[in-house]
Amino acid sequence: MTVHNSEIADSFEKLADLLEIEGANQFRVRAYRNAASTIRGYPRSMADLLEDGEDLSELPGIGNDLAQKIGTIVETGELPLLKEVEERTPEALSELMMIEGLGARKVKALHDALNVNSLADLERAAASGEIRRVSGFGEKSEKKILARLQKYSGEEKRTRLIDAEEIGRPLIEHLEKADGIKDIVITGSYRRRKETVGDLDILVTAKQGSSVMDHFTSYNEVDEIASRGKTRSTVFLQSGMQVDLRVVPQVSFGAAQIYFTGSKSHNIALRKLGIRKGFKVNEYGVFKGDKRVCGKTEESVYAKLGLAWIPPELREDHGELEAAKKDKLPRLITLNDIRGNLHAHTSASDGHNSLKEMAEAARDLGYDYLAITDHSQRLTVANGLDKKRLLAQVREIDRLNQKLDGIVLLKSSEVDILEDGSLDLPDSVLRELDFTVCAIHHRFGLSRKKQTERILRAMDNINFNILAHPSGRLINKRPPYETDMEKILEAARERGCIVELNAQPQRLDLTDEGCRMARELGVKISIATDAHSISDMDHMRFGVDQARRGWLEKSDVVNCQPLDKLAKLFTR
Ligand code: DGT
Ligand code: CA
Ligand code: CA
Repeated sequence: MTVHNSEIADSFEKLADLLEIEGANQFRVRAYRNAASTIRGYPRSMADLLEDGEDLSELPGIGNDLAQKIGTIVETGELPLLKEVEERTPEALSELMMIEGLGARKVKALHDALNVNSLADLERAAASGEIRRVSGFGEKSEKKILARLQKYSGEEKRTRLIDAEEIGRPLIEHLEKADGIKDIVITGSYRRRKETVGDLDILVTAKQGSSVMDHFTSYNEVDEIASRGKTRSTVFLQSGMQVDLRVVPQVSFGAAQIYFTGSKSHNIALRKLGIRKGFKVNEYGVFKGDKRVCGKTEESVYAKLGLAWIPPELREDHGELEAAKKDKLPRLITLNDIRGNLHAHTSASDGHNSLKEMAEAARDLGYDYLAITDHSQRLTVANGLDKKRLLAQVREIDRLNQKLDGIVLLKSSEVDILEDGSLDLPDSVLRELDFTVCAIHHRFGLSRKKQTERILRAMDNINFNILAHPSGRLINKRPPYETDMEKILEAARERGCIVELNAQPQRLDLTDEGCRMARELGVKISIATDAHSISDMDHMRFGVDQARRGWLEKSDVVNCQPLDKLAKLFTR
């Protein structure tokens, strides 16, 4: 069996969680988290790299020790150190950190005081009123835990888009080798570029359905065949992912693509529109009585219904049919429109590459500019820069810009927003920068009102330019902190602040919904990778996907602007 990058990353993340709960050295915890993020986002699989005899310790953030551990996981599917730690500290404790307001420290406190070892234990302890008696907790936090637990248990387990890609790509390569196969496309939420997917829906056209099914079910990662037919089958892969495969004739390919791309509510709206126009719409085509009037291409189906072709990212029944009818669909932003990246770290703080390496990588991507936004000093675990180090970096960037061709480095900082809403660096230093990226990295548990006020107060500072990862959520890992996002976006517009759409695949923050709200309120967005290494810069495409789901056009996004226009947006 092949070990995927996402599985290796998951092991390291779990190890980091458990070590953190045990109170291990924060730098050690951070090292495992960094490694997880490098591995998850890496464009090639660790298994392939090892097979090619590459030295993993040359990857960003991976030393000899971690390289060896990766090798062990690839070889055996297991990480002995994780097993060892799990013997001391129950594995389920890391899941407790998913509950809002429960960090490592609080999980440990509950474990020590009440022997809470699982979500079920936690629920029992909260329901029986035991939690309020543990020091550091009260009646209010106990209630919150209960409410959040109920919400959490209702959430199905979904796979992050980047992990789904890693699972889907080799499967498509396998299917391409099937006899008689013509078209292959992954439809469903994957094609709509949703941040997480429930399962993969693959649609193919082929002469002979049954030989395609043989080929599909014999894929070496198939764990269980749930159902098998001539035109549809469902399997579970070893990763746990469900895959549905449908085979349709080519005359139906467009209609089937629409149907299986969804969303369900988009399909229902289309079908209703069809009925009003006297058509029956289904996965085989558009029918007038028994006669198929079209179905071969998506365009033909939409056109028959009086609609312009609708990009998959918009197919959520959020007004796209109305817009398509009036030919008023947004001209969605594309990756090609991006002219620079406004959030990146170097080895001066917690990144893995030098200024020069980052600059050259950005230039190779065709960018005009790259902003260096190493952390401010508050983030000691990330080796944050104090005033002196930051000013030295500013001078170094000035010198480097003299020498660099075809790319401009912008001087910036990812400045912490402190609990009282002040910024982590004095105004005299902030003024030396081209602009600032400001973010919350601690005190996630404040009330909605206090957290919102904290951000508003920070934005009052004239040196505040971009609000980074505005909700703080990590997909499948940490819920957003509580804020009034509408109020924050309104305040940003009033003050001339920009809001970030962080493109890290585990953040994608703003959400698609947040992007729509921002656009309606007239707030400008920066799509930025928050790159900690050269290869992280490729994650821009996930940010663009999310922006497209949020109806954003080129003109909504500040880093689609040339440098001279961009600079003006930083003057408040
Ligand atoms: P997921 O897998 O939860 O991330 O979301 P989807 O959108 O991929 O949903 P899935 O896999 O259940 O079904 C794929 C597509 O098939 C869905 O987007 C629309 C279509 N579909 C599924 N069930 C129905 C249905 O009952 N009615 C209609 N009109 N379409 C459906
Ligand atoms: Ca699906
Ligand atoms: Ca499905």
